Amino acid sequence: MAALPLTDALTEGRERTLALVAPLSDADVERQHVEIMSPLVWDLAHIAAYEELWLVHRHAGEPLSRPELAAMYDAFETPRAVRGDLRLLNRAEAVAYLEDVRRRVPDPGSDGFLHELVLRHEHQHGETMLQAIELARLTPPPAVPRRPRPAAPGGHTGLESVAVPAGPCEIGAPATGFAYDNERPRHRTELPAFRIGHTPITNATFLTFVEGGGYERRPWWSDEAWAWKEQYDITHPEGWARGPTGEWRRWTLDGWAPLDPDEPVVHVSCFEADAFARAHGARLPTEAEWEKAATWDQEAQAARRYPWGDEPPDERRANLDHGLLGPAPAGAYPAGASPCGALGMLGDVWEWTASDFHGYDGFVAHPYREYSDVFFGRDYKVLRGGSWATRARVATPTFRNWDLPQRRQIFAGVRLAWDA
Ligand code: AVJ
Ligand code: FE
Repeated sequence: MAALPLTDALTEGRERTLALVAPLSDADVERQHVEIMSPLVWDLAHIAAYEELWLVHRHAGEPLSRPELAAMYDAFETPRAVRGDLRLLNRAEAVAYLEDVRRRVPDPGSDGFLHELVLRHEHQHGETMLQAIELARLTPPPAVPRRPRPAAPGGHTGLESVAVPAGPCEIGAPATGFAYDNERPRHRTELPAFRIGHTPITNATFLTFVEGGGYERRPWWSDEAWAWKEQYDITHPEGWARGPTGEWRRWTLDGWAPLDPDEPVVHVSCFEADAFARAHGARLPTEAEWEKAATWDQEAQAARRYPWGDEPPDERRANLDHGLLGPAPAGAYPAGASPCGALGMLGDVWEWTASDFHGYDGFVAHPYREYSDVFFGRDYKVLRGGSWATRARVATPTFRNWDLPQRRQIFAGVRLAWDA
């Protein structure tokens, strides 16, 4: 499926944003359910405020319609923890603000960079909203188009690996086309040989860690991770619970479900991912290793645009775009294999890396410092690959996500790496 032209994509993106919250009550949309997430209604009005700032005000030169709202919906001036204490626009007002701004958006013209920025911003907030909905256990599930669930191919635990030979590769987005500032400049680097997980770690495999005392073995945890785990009494991934007869189940957007042994584990922190890796004599991949495994074509000596080639993602290659409202069984998309044979590099679950979030050499903030620059060197860990909740337009193998290592609201799992 080719990416939609910008104007249609903006319309489609808005339909999707509204579909995520459509089935929820006003109270659920307006309340702050957990401190680390915004009230959903903050995301809605923030999407409108961002669009008005970049397209109506800065791009078209028109005045802001509601200058008094700017600070409340600026992510920096108003951090998540306090967003529940404000007199935010209510749901109807936020939706009216979205509509009012969209009516005043100018045509993209020939460049379209800012329109693309605004569209991807809305897409990214859609994923944040899905995190909030799942974490707060809100029902009913989002009213989005669903896809058929692929069968489990079997034979994948996440502990199988594929080899990536030593040698050069290219990291980062090409100089032309849309990319976030933190993906540039593209640069060559040289990596020693390594192995990387054929697929992400499955629930069945992670369960053996949970039940085998993985959360109690001090040597597998870093000092920081151990302190966090002890303080919050973490004993299993977020959303897991035992049912009445002791069987494990998992909270999903469709309600409680038996823990699916074949799906990638999701809602683990970087701390847990790292401890799991150590327990298996492995480690998390660095960002460069991850990207090389996802894109580097050894024969062509060139980076592919996507793991499988040049064509944008489709349903045969990756689980993106909300279609399953959860991960697919590991290895379910053989057509999405990367050059080294790794499966599921895009979609399903984000993958924690061992890398801290920094600018590449020669980084230039664009178009604003608060997108990436202010997060560099502040204890954030990078995640790669997107999840089932990422829109295909955002999910590229050069995209860099980041969060604190203790966070578990992200649809994030584990892919292992080993020195060769
Ligand atoms: C790239 C997902 C870390 O949510 O903080 C949204 C994306 N930036 N609005 C975030 C973003 C501004 C960002 N992440
Ligand atoms: Fe934002």
